[in-house]
Amino acid sequence: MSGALHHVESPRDSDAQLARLAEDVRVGLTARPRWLPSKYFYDDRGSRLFEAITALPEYYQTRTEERLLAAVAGDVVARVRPAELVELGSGSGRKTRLLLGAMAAAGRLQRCTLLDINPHVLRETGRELVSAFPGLVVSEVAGDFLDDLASLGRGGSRLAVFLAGTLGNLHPGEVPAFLARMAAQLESADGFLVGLDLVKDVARLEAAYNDAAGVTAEFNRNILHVLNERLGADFEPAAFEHVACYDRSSAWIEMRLRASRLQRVRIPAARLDLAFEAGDEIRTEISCKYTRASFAALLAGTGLGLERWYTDPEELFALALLGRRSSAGKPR
Ligand code: SAH
Ligand code: AVI
Repeated sequence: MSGALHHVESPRDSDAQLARLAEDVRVGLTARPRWLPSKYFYDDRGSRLFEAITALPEYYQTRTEERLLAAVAGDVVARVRPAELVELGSGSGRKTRLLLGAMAAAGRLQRCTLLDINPHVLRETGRELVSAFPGLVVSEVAGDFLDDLASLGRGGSRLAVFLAGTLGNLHPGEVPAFLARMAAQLESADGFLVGLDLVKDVARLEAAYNDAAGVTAEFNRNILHVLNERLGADFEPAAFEHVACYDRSSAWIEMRLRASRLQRVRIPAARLDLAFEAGDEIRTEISCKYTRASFAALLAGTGLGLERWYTDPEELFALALLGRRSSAGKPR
């Protein structure tokens, strides 16, 4: 059987997406402190910039998770025995290939479902997977993992994965409800593998978001390019400085854009006319850092339990295998 790109679904049309963006921007930029949802980083340029971040010497997360995944994928597959891989925020799909390879080696691989907010990256990754894994049926959902999990359909022989530490980009207050919604897409023997960046030395954390080459700064400012392109805004991205610092009390990295001088910005499609004074900031992302205990505390009442906790030798990053089977059981 040859591979088939089976199904591409977009839960919202482009008008609805634009209306949602305009509303999110209106809400965020009229609030104090000002903020923007981090999902709007990821147009094609933003996705390319994220890929460039993954190769930076300071950004230990991607290579650490990839090595860890290579070491434990066989164990995860042996435990869950999946025929379908589901990935939230799949991006370039490099780690997807690694997991699909382990599933193919176990002789059970049939389907792969990808969900990402960037439809172009989604299609490109889908095409690559179809040609790399003959016989694989790939489904794509161009949507939002906070709103569109129901599009994944019913589980069963399913391994869902949410890698890169992207769960950390959700506010901890919204994580339990998100996990409960994910649990609803899984059957009792399915698994959910979540990548988590761990609490560590502050200098190391801050260096990962303040790289010497300035790629993260460009990624951060890209959100303003997105508002210019999609909403007709007239932000001058170069007039905003990149700020990233660790907030110990919340255990998260916070990225902000700081106006370097007085400026006025119009965002016609959001009906906004804004004044920024020098030093005014917009929060663009949080990236939560977890411990095993702080993550386990978020699982209560979600219908998911921690079955395995895998880490690299330096304990920089973790992969938490969650299941619906043994929420009362102790992880090893
Ligand atoms: N999994 C890849 C990419 C991680 S980057 C890796 O491990 O390298 C985060 C990915 O999540 C990007 O591909 C981005 O487009 C996607 N993303 C961000 N917010 C999203 C949202 N709310 N819903 C769906 N996808 C989202
Ligand atoms: C996708 N996500 C896990 C990245 C992170 O580290 O929070 C996004 C990122 N932001 C700045 N650098 C990378």
